[in-house]
Amino acid sequence: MENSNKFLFFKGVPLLSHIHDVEHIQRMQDEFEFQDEDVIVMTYPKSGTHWMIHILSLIYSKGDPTWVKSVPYWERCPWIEIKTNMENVKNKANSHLFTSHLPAHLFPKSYFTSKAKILYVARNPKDILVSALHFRNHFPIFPSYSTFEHFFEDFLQGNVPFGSWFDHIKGWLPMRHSENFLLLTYEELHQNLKVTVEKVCQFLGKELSEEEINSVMENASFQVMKNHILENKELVPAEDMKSLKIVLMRKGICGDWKNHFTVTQMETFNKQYQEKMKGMDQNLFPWDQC
Ligand code: PPS
Repeated sequence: MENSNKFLFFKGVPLLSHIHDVEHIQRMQDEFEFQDEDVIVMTYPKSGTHWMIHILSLIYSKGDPTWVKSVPYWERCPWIEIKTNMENVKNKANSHLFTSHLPAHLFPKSYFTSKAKILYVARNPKDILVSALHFRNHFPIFPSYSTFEHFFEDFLQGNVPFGSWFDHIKGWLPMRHSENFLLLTYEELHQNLKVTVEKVCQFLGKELSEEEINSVMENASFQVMKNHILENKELVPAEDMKSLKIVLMRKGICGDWKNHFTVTQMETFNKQYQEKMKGMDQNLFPWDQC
């Protein structure tokens, strides 16, 4: 593993030493009490987290973009595993939206007996790998990689923040039969944003008019969202602007892995996928189409 000093390990899962704090995560796991009206955007990193945060925020503001334009996403939907994000929450009685990348076995236990709702967004892991490599190499808090091959190996072995994609998805998927868990994919957001937004509204019990739904869609489009995040200097520290512009809203497409993987890497990846996802319903995800 390159740059292993940038990791800390919690119950065997690599996290980032710069932003994560083991004591905080343990405390959250044991003591954080979800309320029934809470909603959590849950993803493995680079699966469309910010896209879903944006959509969720817009649904809560009935399509009005004022909130997403003026308040940073980490304040609207704080990351449960980031202590500073959660310290903000303490001062706000009406905070009910959260984000997390935590694997199921590290998540606050209270979720599993509460009515709080999870929106889980999954994405083709080959596209996640490509997106993650670009992201990592622009921020010093992440391990950086000199070659695609090294990152490819570390990704497949789970030597990356939040561990193996395969473990993450297999840990959360059993929840999909529960009524407080909605499984979505980045690809379905691409294929039919309107249907997916309506599905999320129904899951959350939110009734939006046709006009409000249209506004959610318009404001969650790649270009408009990019402007919301990046044109407001209050939302992003100046020194991060250039990097974020390049990587947070990088390409926003399905199937970019085809521009990066060699044929051998594709075969290696497919073989591991078949082995590690054995027994899972192969129709759950549309990866074959992209
Ligand atoms: S993070 O850092 O883990 O929270 O990153 P995350 O937000 O999960 O994923 C970033 C990728 O999501 C793409 N993205 C979008 N695609 C399409 N439409 C919209 N509106 C959108 N918003 C974010 C973003 O471009 C990253 O993917 P790549 O493949 O790198 O472009």
